[in-house]
Amino acid sequence: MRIDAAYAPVDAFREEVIAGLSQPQKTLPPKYFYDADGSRLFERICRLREYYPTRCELALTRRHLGEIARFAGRGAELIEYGSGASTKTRLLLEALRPRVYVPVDISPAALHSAAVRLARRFPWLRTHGVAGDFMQPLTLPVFRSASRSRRLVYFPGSTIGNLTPEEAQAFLSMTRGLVGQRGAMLVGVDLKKDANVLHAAYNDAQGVTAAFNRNLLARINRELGGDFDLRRFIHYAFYNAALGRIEMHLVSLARQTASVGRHRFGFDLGETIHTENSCKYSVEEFRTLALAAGFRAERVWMDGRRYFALFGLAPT
Ligand code: AVJ
Repeated sequence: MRIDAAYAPVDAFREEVIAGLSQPQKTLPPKYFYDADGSRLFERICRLREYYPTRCELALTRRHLGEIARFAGRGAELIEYGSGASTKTRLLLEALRPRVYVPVDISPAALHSAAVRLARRFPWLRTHGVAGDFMQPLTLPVFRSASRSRRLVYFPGSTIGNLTPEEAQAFLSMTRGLVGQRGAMLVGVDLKKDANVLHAAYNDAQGVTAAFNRNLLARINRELGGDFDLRRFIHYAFYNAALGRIEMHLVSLARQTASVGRHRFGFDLGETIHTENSCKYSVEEFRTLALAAGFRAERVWMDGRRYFALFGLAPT
């Protein structure tokens, strides 16, 4: 198994942190949650009673696997964005038997451990990982064969919710270009629902989500020589109904400063760092968004409670 690096991650991390903390509303990009500690915390989030998306998506994937496989077709080039722990991917690999599997993930370590596990389970599978940010245009490996196989992009987990609808549309358009006229996309989308259910999912009783959020500051301290006082920032997550999204913030409990290398940032009491959006869609909203990007929602699979949807998108 081969892993290509798409760019230099450490410099990008430093630059994006400094740029984000320099804005009037301080922000940090959610993709940096996933260092080794953050990935472990995210795995714990996925097992929380309150956090329904992982279980819903897994259940609906199991339940509709035959139809999903029929939509996707066999022998494709399967490109997966943000591959992570890959329980759902194992189901899909078994059902689709892709010609080659191209996991794209920001973390080379996550790519590597997933690839080792998959190689043990699927000795026939050709894997070619790409370490990089799938939001940036990527150079994907080129696979030659007599009959060019179709490209299928798999984007599970409702990671697309991290993007604003405008960004999501641009991202879908880019993916539409990548897969071409014969390609397709499978994308997991978290649906709009009772705000109490949403609130609980991002404010779990054990505080795992809080630890996940605060780990971002711990990571800045570890990797970029930051001096954030972790006792003086708390987790805050709420459903912004007007914008249809969960917002996660870190709230400063005092008037204070924090440094990252030679950069110094001031915080007022109660000032926040916006660390994540998790956008929720209705089926119709997402259908419209996909259409604007050149994709028709050919299939929509949902769990029994309609909490989560997997869209089978085909070029218009
Ligand atoms: C991985 C982006 C889908 O938005 O629900 C979980 C990340 N943040 N709990 C989500 C997350 C807080 C998750 N995604």
